[in-house]
Amino acid sequence: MIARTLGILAAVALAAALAAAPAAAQHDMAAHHAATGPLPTAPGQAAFATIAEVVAILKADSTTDWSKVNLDALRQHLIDMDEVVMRASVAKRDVPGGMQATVTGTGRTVDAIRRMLSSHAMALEDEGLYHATAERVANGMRLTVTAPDTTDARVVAMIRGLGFAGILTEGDHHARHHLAIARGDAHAHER
Ligand SMILES: [Cu+2]
Repeated sequence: MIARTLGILAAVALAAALAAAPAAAQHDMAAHHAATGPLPTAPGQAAFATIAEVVAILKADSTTDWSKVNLDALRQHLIDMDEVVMRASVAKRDVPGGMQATVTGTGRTVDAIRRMLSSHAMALEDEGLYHATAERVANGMRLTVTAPDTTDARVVAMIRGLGFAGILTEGDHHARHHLAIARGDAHAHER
């Protein structure tokens, strides 16, 4: 009897909660529109923030050719970055004058590694900061980075200390590259 009464009470409470739900949702929406306090600035996700920043730059530029703009291409590149930074396996070893990283993965990560490392090696080489080459290996790519002057112990130590993750951030081509992809620059993927 007690159990049955409790069961009924629980059912009544549930029904009341369900009936109240739409009202609560309406209340939340009203509060959302009426909010005048500070809004949070954290975007919640790095790729989202990166795209939002590029959108702001494109909108602020009166010369932006919106018929060529391709933010989905930028999103695809950011997915590649996520694969390489977060999911690739890296085996690093010292080589004379620098280091070599064998970067491998499975599935979609393999293509992301190949796309990113070949263009990054090219960009590093162009910028002259380091010598960089990338060669295809099974399931990925091998990146070799050496100092232009292999007797410069400080630079050699720095390359080894930076390792794959650090080297990935080197050079000042990356931000330009993102903007070029978003603008629909035909050569964006080569830089
Ligand atoms: Cu990038």
